[in-house]
Amino acid sequence: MKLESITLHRIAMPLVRPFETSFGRQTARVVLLVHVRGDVDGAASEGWGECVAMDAPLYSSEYVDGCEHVIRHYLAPALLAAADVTADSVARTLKFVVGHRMAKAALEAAVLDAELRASGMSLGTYFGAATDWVDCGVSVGISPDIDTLLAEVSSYVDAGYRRIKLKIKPGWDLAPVAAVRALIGADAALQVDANTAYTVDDIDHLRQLDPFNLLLIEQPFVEEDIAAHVLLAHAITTPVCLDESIVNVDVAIDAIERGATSVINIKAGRVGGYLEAVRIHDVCLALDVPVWCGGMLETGIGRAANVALAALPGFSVPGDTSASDRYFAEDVIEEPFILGNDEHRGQLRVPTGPGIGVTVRDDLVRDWALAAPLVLV
Ligand code: NPG
Repeated sequence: MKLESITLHRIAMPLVRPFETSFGRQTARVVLLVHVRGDVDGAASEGWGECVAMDAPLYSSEYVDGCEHVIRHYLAPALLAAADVTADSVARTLKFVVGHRMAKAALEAAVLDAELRASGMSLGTYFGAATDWVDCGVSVGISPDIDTLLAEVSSYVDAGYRRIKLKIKPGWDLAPVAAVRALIGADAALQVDANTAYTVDDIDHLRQLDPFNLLLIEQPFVEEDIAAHVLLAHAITTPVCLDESIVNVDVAIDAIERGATSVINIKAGRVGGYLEAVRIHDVCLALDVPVWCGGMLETGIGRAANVALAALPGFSVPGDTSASDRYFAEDVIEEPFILGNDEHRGQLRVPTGPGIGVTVRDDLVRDWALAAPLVLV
């Protein structure tokens, strides 16, 4: 396509409850949405992408202001100058900028949405979805106390979620895990996520999680320290899963071969886009390494794309693809994601409309704007 404009919308969406992790506490989701317009084979088309970076650089080095800056001054000018842009070419065109994967991923997603809307194909079909419904898990933040945690977990179990993920950190790990395991029963799917809060000195402590029959422990150590995760994987029976460390397909292969991770959390934003996410999926499928789709408190725009990704055959562990109401009283799309019933209890339906398959509510994008839209041409 020939891109005519790239518009950045910075919005704030209130969360239904604060979300606390080992790196901070959020009460609203401040997020950058990318809207592209252009010409695809003589017809006008438009597409939406969501930049998953947080407001502050606490989960990753990327954050909203930084993403806006790099898109405005480096990435958007390169794409707008190109005679022809395809989703496939975006990463190549933007390769001259080091890193900034979340910013690049949002642009690639918007271009892909515009292309697919023009051709009438859904993102799920484009990716090669193997199912119409995906299993959903839910991520539960750090609570003020165990009773509050158990009440929150109960509400998600009642809603039908097929897997519970608990955020942990030093001082909030064994007791909450024991209490939740007792509440949900020995066989219910339960996993933990440390978001890099531990060090290699904590290996003996983390071994005490083994009796709780967890699906996995996610990213206990800093992202650069693959070697520490190898040590942990040898020391415990709970499978180790990497998130922050996996920034592209080569790192994924390396981490698997070194024995640092036996299951992988795939987040398109973290790896520079959905096309790289599919490559990681394909490699993991070939190597028999299960994957699951991570979440970054996405609005319905990013959620729609995640649900399509999670429909690929290697996604054998329920993802953090929760329903819209897990985070937001109102979603920014006309078709909020709602958990299914009966045989689809705890599942979300993969959108079937062209592109991401959901309709963005311009009224809410306007109402929730933190700044005037930034139109780049
Ligand atoms: O369901 O969208 C979701 C959130 C899932 O826990 C979740 N995400 O580390 O994976 C994570 C975590 C996260 C939250 C990361 C906020 C970054 C910011």
